[in-house]
Order: sequence, then structure tokens, then C-alpha cells
Amino acid sequence: MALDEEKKRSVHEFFADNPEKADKTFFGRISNPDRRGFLKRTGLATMAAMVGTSIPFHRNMPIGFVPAAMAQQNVLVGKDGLTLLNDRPINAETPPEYLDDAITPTSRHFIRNNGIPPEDVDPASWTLTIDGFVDTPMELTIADLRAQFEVVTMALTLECGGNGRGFFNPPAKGNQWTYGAVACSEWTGVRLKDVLEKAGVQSNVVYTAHYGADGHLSGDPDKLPISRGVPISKAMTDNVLIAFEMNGDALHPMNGAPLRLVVPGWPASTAQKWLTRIELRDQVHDGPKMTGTAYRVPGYPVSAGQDVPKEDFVIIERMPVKSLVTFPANGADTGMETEVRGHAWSGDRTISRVEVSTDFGSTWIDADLDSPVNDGAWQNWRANVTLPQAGYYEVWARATDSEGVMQPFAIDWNPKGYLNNTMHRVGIRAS
Ligand SMILES: Nc1nc2c(c(=O)[nH]1)N[C@H]1C(S)=C(S)[C@@H](COP(=O)(O)O)O[C@H]1N2
Ligand SMILES: [Mo]
Repeated sequence: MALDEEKKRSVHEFFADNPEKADKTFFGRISNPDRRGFLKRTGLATMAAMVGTSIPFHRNMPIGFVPAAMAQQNVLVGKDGLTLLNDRPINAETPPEYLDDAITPTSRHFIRNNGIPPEDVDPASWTLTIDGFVDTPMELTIADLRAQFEVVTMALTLECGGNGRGFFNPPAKGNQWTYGAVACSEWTGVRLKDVLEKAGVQSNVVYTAHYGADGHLSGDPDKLPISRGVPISKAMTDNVLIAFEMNGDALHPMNGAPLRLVVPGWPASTAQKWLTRIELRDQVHDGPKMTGTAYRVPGYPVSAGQDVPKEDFVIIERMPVKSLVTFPANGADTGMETEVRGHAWSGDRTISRVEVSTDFGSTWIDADLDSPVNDGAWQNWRANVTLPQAGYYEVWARATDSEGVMQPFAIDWNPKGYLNNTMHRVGIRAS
């Protein structure tokens, strides 16, 4: 289950490749003619927080300079403790112990980009087009959305379809996500359903198509990095939001500012960021990353490494039952008695039970499990464990959902490395 370390890119490589861009991304540092970095106040504060104190000679730090004390920590402006998996496009995940909060702070929400995010967006002039098979096509500003529709706030779980890909063997190409491409932040916006109802959904509509303002990696303005959609029945559910706030603030630029979709429980690739247009279609959407093998799995179980013909792949809909141990951290020292806790979720379903084992799965105890704060939010759980003697233990957690489906122990392999919902294991040293 070892992660291929070579596929992870360190912050040092990022800075070595393109120091000016890295500076801007990480610290908001802008170069000036004498090649000294000028740290904007926020960037300086970030860097100071990272080294643990102020930096009296910060003006002397050259462009692309990484403080030695930063070691392997990877920090992006407004993000805290994320691990950078790729810098072009930027992809970063959150270590499980940083996901301990019931509601994920914006600073700890993972980032999954397929292209180049738009820069310097202006929320005041941003517009969303609703078109395709609707009675009345609409163009709405964010102010229009706020004024014309009920504004709601919901905690919603977003998980990348490729979360856990890093553990596939044979390995699957793509970002080697381990555990942290999942989050449950509080989103404020309007229901997609209300907006589509106002536009008037025509009777031949079967699917939505989502479009955003990010650019293709090639730089070709005619190409989109990603444009996915959902069946109209999913789009018309109560917890699919067009969101303009995240945890009570503007969206983070890397999480889709100023406007995005939030589609809880389905691959988060359906949750278009930098949202500019929703089209209603009379056929399954065929935009980039909808077709071929993208966000698709074989329609039947396959063995590890098996070749599967393209036409046998089906679109991933709901995400499977899964849980995460967010305390203690993997590798932690604990006492002989410790609380263990985390979250559990299952797309379009609820969790009915979470169990914890500290003896490699021989015996299990029931965790105390909260109800979701609303439909589409993950559920928090906790248990107290007492260990018999000092030594190494593993905390294992397994969730069972409302349909009686439990997380597997072993990986259900598929060629593109999607939907890895195996049990989370955390090693601890008790004394
Ligand atoms: N416009 C746009 N929307 C996008 C993407 C993207 O690359 N561009 N990535 C998608 C994928 S694959 C995921 S998993 C989620 C990640 O959301 P986050 O970056 O806010 O965590 O955004 C989705 N929406
Ligand atoms: Mo994703």
C-alpha cells in the first residue's frame, strides 16, 4: 500500500521550476527589478506563521526563496498544511489529521484543478448563463441569484472520484491522492433546482452540462479542461447548490471563486468551479472528462491489471460508503486510553454504523455516531479505546451505510483508480 513517493512533488521542486510563479502562488510575493522579493503583507504573515515568528530581514530574501525551516511543508496562500501533489495544474490534498474539524475550514479544503484557474475574477460582473432546453434562457449575476432565489447554507461533502488512487496496484495514472481529497465545508448559495425551475426545464431534458472559466493546460482558448454534468434527476435534488460563499466568506480562489456548483455525494468533478454556464441537454453530456474512461469504471468487477474495453466503462454516479480517522494522526504517540474519531459518508445515503478495531480487525466496537447536520453532510463519530499494554497498534475504522453496505478491507481495483473506499488504518504507539 506504499505511495509512490516520486509522484509527489515537493515544494522545493515547485520553487526550482518556476520560482516567480511559486512565490506568487504561495506567498503572494511579487518580484521587483533588483530581484529581491517583495512580500505582500498577507504573504509575509503566511511565511512568518510557517516559521513560527517574524522574519526581520525578510526584504533580503531573494525571489523563489524557501525558508529552510519550512522543510517539506507545503503551503498555498490561504491554505494550511496541504500536501502538493502537482503544481501544473495545482492539486493538493489534506492529511487526515488536518480534517479533524466537524466542518472543514476553507484553509483545509483540498484543491483539484484540471486546468489553469482564472485570475483576478470580479464577483460583481460575474454572470451565469442558463440555456439549452429551457423555456427562458437566463443570464444572472451573483446579485441576481441572491435576490431572486432562496439563499441557503448547508454542510456538503465533496470527494474527488480519484481519492485513494495512490494505493492502487498496478498503479493508476493521475494524481496520486491518498486520503485527503475529501472535505465537508459549509456552502452558501441557491439551489440549482430553483434556478432550473425558474428557467423552465423542458420535457426532453435528461442531463446537465457545466462550464467554467478556467483555461486548458495547452493554452488553447477553444479547449475546455473539464465540463461535466449530472442526470436531471440529480440536478433537481434539494442539496445541489450554486454556491457563492464557503464557510461564511467568499470562495477561495482555488475552490472556484466567485461561483461554483456543489454536488454532494457524487464525484466532485461534477461540481464545476468558476461556474459560468449550465446547459440542459436532451442527451448525456459529452464534454471533456465525460467520455472515454474519465470518471468511469468498468460496469462489472475486474481483476487487478485486467484490460477492459472502453465501451464497458460506465459513468460514476454516487460515491461509495467510506470513513476517515482524523484523530489520532498516523504515527502518533498515545496513552493507554485514547479517543479516536473521524467522519463517515456515503453518496445519497446516510451512515448507520461505524465500528473501530485496535487488534487488526479481530474485534470491533461501535463508535458513537452523529446524524448528518443536513442531507449531504458527512457524519462525525468517536470512540474511546483502551489498549491492553504498551506497544504498536492500528486503529481501523469501517462504516456501514443505510443500505447495509460496508467498506471493504481490500481494494476493488479499476483501471483509472477511482472509488477507493477501503478501510482507513492509522498506526499509533501507546505507552
Ligand atoms: N472549472 C473546474 N471545475 C472543477 C474542476 C476543474 O478542474 N475545473 N475540477 C473538478 C474536480 S475533478 C474536483 S474533485 C473538484 C474539486 O473541488 P475543490 O478543488 O474545490 O476541492 O472540483 C471540480 N470542479
Ligand atoms: Mo476530482
